[in-house]
Amino acid sequence: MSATVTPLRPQSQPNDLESFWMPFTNNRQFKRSPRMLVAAKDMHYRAADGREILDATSGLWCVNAGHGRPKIVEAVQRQVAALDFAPTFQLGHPLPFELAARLTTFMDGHFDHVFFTNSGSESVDTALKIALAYHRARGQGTRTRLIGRERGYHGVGFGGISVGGIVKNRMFFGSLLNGVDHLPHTHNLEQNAFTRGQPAWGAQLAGELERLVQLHDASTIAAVIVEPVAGSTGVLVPPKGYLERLRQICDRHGILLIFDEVITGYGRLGKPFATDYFGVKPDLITTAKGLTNGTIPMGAVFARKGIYEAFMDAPEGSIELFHGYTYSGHPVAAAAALATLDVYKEEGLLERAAGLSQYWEDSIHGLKGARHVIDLRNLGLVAGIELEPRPGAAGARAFEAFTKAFDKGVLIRVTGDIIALSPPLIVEKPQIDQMVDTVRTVLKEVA
Ligand code: PXG
Repeated sequence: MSATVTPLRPQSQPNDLESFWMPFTNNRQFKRSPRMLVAAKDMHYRAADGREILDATSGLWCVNAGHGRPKIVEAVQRQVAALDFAPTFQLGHPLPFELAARLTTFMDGHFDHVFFTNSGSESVDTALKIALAYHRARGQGTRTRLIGRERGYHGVGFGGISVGGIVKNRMFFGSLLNGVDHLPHTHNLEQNAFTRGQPAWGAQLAGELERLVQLHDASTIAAVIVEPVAGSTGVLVPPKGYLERLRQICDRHGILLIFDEVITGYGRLGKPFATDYFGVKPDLITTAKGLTNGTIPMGAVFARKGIYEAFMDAPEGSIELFHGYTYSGHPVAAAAALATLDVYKEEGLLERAAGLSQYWEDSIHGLKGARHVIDLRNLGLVAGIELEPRPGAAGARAFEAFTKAFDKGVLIRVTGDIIALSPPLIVEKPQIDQMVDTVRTVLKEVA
């Protein structure tokens, strides 16, 4: 790796590790033995001790074009110097308009408006609020229920954890939003272990939505939100026909379907979005992460034709949607996003995973029979490697694999006892080999 610039704080260890309350981290453990990253270029991080670490997780599923891409860096530098901030409440500046117009050219123009946020969590809250307000604007204000799915991850706002289905993300935080119900998750090792690509079994689980409609009545349900491929809970690939069936049931009952594409968006599956990959069109799409290649926080919610229009009957002079963030359409974030889209286009990155996915699949499934492995699953350039949990210590085995892989120069991501791999879309075959070989070696070593 040749990082082109010196980091702002090149020293290996800050004096005070205590004050930063770290997110989703065992703070005490980390602060006892920190893993510090100080620079990054293309497929690699540089650790504080000078080691190069191969990034098998695109940061946190966001750095899809690889790190430190000059075009994005330059766009951010220029924009921050030219116009650091300008409001988008009753004022405007050019970049978010240009960016929104550019984003609507994806997906054959099916989605004709874009609302900007600063994160995936905010995109989810925004989509849920748009869904509720949309029905109300159309005289169907009784549609207030939201339906998520077990094992869904939709960020950490109250909306997201309410429709999400991860116990630990919910149980400490009170009663959450009311009027939320959940579909069953689709993970089933008896039926689907070691499936390559989409499992054949499980489409009937979408039929549970019909049961929830019978229970609550369609007139009370606003929206269903799912990740097309669940990422954070360990790469759960949708069974064949499952998403299609959800779409049919939503159509039958006037329920909006929201795809949370915070992970699947911007090329992860070998098409620009999962909606392209699966050929199923939702009403709203939430994105973030890869939108700016992780450089500057930004999210975008796509609304299909007709949704924005439903709000435009508001009385003349009235704000149509009482929602937005100080930084919605932030100039520097928008500049980063425009440059990111340029890089994706110039290098064909939104389709690149398609050409590599067979090699990826074969490599990942080469881990069959490796110690502790009870399932392997893959789609596009994402994979889940599920380990047998250590009795009485869920997650401990995978966490040990994570620290050992880091020591061997590969950054992997673990969730529970599942290793999730999602390399930058610029990855080459030798790097895939290095990732898989390192995981194999590590699994031999962990208890
Ligand atoms: N929806 C989905 C599908 C996500 O994966 C969010 C919403 C929330 O995005 P923000 O930007 O608010 O974090 C996410 C985020 C992991 C991991 O290791 C995944 C996420 C975030 C952090 C870690 O799986 N996904």
